[in-house]
Amino acid sequence: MTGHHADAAPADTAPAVASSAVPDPADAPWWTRAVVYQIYPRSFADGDGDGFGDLAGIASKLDHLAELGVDVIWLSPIYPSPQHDNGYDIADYQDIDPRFGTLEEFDALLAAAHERGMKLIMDLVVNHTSDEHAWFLDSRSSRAADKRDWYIWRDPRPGFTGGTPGAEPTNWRSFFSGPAWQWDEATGQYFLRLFAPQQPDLNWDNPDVRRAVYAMMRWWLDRGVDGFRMDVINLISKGEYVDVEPVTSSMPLGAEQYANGPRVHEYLSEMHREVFAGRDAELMTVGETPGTPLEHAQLYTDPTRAEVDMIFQFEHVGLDHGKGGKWDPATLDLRHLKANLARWQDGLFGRGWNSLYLNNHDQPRLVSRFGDDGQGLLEQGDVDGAERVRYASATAWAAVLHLQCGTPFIYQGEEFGMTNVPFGGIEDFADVEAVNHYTEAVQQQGADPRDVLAALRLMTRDNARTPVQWDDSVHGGFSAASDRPDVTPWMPVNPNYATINAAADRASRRSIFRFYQRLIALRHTDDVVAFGRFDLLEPDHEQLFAYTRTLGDRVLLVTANLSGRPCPLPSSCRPATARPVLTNVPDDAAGEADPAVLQPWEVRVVAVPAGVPDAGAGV
Ligand code: TEU
Repeated sequence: MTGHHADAAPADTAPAVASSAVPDPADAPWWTRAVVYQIYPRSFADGDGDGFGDLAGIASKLDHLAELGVDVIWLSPIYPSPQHDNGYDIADYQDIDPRFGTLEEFDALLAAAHERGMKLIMDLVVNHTSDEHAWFLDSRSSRAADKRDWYIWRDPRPGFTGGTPGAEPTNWRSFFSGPAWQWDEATGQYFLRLFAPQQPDLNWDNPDVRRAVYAMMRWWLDRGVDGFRMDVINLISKGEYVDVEPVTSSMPLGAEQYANGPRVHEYLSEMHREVFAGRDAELMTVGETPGTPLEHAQLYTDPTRAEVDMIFQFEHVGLDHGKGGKWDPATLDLRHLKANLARWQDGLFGRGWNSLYLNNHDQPRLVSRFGDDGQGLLEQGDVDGAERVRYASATAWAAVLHLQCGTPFIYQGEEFGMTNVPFGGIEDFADVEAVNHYTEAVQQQGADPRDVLAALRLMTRDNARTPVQWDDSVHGGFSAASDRPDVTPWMPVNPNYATINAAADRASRRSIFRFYQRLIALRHTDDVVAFGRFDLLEPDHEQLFAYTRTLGDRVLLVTANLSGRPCPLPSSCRPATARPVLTNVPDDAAGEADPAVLQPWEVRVVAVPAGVPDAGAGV
């Protein structure tokens, strides 16, 4: 069978997509109006003062989340783990790592979230386990082990000695640099690990594996959990273990054999039947699906297919990757981003459902990456100017994201404009992906460390993993032991915590938090936001992101100047009559707004009377 190219149209094994009507607001699933907040527990809040985030810390911040207005909390993994990939290497699926707390503390946190009207979903990492998981310890104990076939073991390439370069069974590469196969001397075979060596891939073709995963999922749902975010769930079905030709792709070499693999839809349908059927009305599932084209997303999220409710696509967050991929960063062309987002809006409208995100624990901070975090102005001593531009660009991007059709995801600290981190040398980086890239590029390929570090500072996942900056006390108020200078957070807090923190933002006349509150409230109260058709305006404009949302005779017009230069508004974006709905221009400066020009990073949202051709025409 030929390899399954990651970007190819879906295999003919998947039934034709049954189109489904646009969700009827009257009976749409609850998550179509919901907003999700992602917590990366190790960096969110440290309740017991050991420098590591925990469940007690999360419990202490639930009122912050309830006040923001979010509906769902997504917890990145809190299970027992050796933490080689910060918990995405799970050693026991049915317990809590003592670093975070206990199962009893988890149950109390879940109840406290429910009491505030918030749901809680867990991070399900079942493409791979930790190499310390009991299943893998059995599997690697011998070729005749009961669970040998729960993982993916292969002999060395014929003619090669196991453990020597080139002896790997295929030429596939890992997401974290190096080969995707790990040599096991004891049993004389390689095992597949698409990520770190400590993250062996499970063999989903083995029904015993699937049964065990489904039983574990039901155990969490019976405990009251409200759903799952499913880590790299589109990688679980591997095609043939053969060498592949290098292709330009955002994915590692070999991904065409396993991204959206031959049986992935079969497995997700089976998972739905075995785990969610009969209770899915109350639950929410989101698949993380790197390397997934729109055609597969239509299959994953079509409600008539009962696979997952929505997925995270990756095309839009790859548009500032140069020819060399993520570590060859390029400048984003807004026209490409607008076209991509519009394509996904059109492609899933009435067929499936989008998640909406530009931040998470794997992405650099949005305001630094695509906005203006004010660092340049700060260096010139213009503190107020720096805050003004960080506020304006953070809120402009938030508005153009949240007012699309789909479920928005807010990442911890995004709601008050946390920024990238001024990392120094490689010793400042903690992420396995970053450290492995540096080792491979500099030490194995002879790249200039200064160039590699410059790219790492822009794109490393570490930018999103420093402690949340709650206030201007020691370590940004991250730790309950802020009066104990001997306690240092597992990762240093961003040095700008004294001025950029949740408390300072709330006290400011330019509060990003309050703007997010208004965006979330709009989604909760105005069905045009949740269900209206998206139509892009001015696709070729290089600084303006403008679109309409239309539901029946209701039209919302969003216009945002995503640049640091004034932006004259084209006539298509200047309806004769319009009712102001939202702007990021602070109330005390609203009188200065020029109807014909958007100031740098200014966003305006207006309701346009029905039938006004120039604003609802779309393109
Ligand atoms: O991420 C999978 C994934 O696609 C990311 O590794 C992404 O490709 C990369 O970070 C972009 O540079 C999930 C989790 O979100 C990530 O934190 C884990 O490291 C990974 O899976 C393995 O579990």
